[in-house]
Amino acid sequence: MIKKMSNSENEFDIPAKNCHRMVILGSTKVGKTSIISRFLNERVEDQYTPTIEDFHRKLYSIRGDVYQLDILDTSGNHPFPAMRRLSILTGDVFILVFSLDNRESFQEVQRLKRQIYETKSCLRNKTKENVDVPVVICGNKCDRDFYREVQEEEIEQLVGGDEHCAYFEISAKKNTNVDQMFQTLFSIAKLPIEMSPGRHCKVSVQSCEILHRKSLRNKKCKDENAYGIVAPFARRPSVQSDLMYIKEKAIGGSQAKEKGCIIC
Ligand SMILES: Nc1nc2c(ncn2[C@@H]2O[C@H](COP(=O)(O)OP(=O)(O)OP(=O)(O)O)[C@@H](O)[C@H]2O)c(=O)[nH]1
Ligand SMILES: [Mg+2]
Repeated sequence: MIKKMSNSENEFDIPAKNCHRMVILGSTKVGKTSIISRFLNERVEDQYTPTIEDFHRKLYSIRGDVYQLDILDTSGNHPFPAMRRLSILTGDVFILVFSLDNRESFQEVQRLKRQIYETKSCLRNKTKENVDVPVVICGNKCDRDFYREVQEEEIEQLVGGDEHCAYFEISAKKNTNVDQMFQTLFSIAKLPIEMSPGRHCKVSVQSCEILHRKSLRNKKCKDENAYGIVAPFARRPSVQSDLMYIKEKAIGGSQAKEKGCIIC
């Protein structure tokens, strides 16, 4: 079994099979950070702050099992292609975002989807034909009174026929379709859909000991079977531990090299 790169495993004894990484990619200013902010805090900032790379962690207890979801919010400016490749290699589920009124951002999503498939095909037992990475593509900012620069047929072409890929028109700002999008992503990835923001009870980090309980006895919580905690001060695992993780995921060092799995 592959050992995931998390510190918190020891703290909470989370099995590697329940640890996953969600990576969000897309051009700058399309709304990636806003989507993650919706996911974690159920609100978005109006003010724009460019992201370099942000790492978050959410812990869940769902029907008695504990899960860890690491979230990598990437930069749309991607000044370091090797970092992008690393985030693709370590990601388990992906959100690709474009803005419905920005054609270039859609073309970037087309390139990113291709890059994910090419990059993942160097992992164990994978070829470009059988890569089965869960991907949700988001056309964001649907609240805007916009001139639509991306046509539905083009989106259909990008998404259609791929059972591991889905498309949603969303608004992070107005919270339109965001929960449905996350539910679909988790369902494609065969993860509990209770991980999406509207499907579990949010509890504070002070209550983290409840991760060990089978259910939460809390009057404020309607659903005693699923709750989630945003881990404060989550630290991104080191690049070295990411690389070790990838090395194990790929077929040893030598075969990975043969297949072109190089991180620079
Ligand atoms: N109208 C509208 N504005 C949005 C929406 N989502 C995000 N924005 C705004 O778009 C701007 C960019 O949002 P961010 O979430 O920071 O974009 P980003 O993709 O993370 O950008 P980088 O970090 O530079 O890659 C901000 O001013 C947001 O308030 C949306 O759904 N509708
Ligand atoms: Mg950002």
